[in-house]
Amino acid sequence: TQLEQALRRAVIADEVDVLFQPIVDLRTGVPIGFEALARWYDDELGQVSPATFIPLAEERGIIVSLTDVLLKKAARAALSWPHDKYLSFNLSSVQLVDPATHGRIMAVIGEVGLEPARLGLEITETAVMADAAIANNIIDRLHAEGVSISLDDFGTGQSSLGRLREISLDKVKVDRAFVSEITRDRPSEHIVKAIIALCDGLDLEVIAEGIETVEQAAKLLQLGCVFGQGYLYGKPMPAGDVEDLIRASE
Ligand code: G
Ligand code: G
Ligand code: MN
Ligand code: NA
Repeated sequence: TQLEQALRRAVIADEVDVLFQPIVDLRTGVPIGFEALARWYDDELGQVSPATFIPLAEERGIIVSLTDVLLKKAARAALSWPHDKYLSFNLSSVQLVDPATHGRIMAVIGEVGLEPARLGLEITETAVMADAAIANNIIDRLHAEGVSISLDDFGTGQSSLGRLREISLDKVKVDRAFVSEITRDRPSEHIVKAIIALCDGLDLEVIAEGIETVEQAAKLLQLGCVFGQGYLYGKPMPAGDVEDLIRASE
């Protein structure tokens, strides 16, 4: 298809960009890390959403080379941040069933010079379920290198609490769907409260996604959630703006 050809060209020409969204300490607003989010603008097609081109890349066997390009750019940007700020990178579900993934990720960050401890990978439950044995093996090996692992979009989709026990997990990201309703909807508040209690018991860090209002942030803090991200703290921004934000927060 035309879209596929354009994407292949963009990957080779290094035209797919990365923006960064701050992940902050809700008590202070200070960024502790940044999530890399892919962006692609094509002269003819215009802005194409990652919700469109990531699945396309996965289907057409472009995701491995796309990830190499994106991770390299993101890791290079992270090199200029203070050492205590980490890079959070979304790992495609397809790559969680590919035994070559561990080696490729380590090779990319090794080439750039980013310490594994400064990299976090965001994975989803559906990805792990595709082939739990292979996925857990890849995750275990990355985790052993010092890379931290987050379960993204937690609480939606095919959630299984048993998964929290099987995976070498460090963090859980509470899906935006709960956060956006947390001050209006009692069930959402209770679900978030339960996720926080569960994660406390399992020694997992909780990060709330999609925080847009000060009321939501206050409610999350009251429930014991310390970390979060969302438009209230910053939309996905170019690497130059990240450096300004870090400087302003110091
Ligand atoms: O940034 P935005 O909300 O448009 O992203 C839409 C979806 O695309 C989200 O689910 C996000 O996780 C995913 N996404 C964005 N960037 C990347 C990326 O670099 N790799 C992968 N695998 N998914 C990404
Ligand atoms: O699936 P994942 O959680 O990786 O998706 C992250 C996506 O959520 C990004 O594409 C980002 O643009 C979007 N996002 C981040 N913060 C907010 C927010 O506060 N509100 C809304 N509506 N979307 C957000
Ligand atoms: Mn994510
Ligand atoms: Na999410």
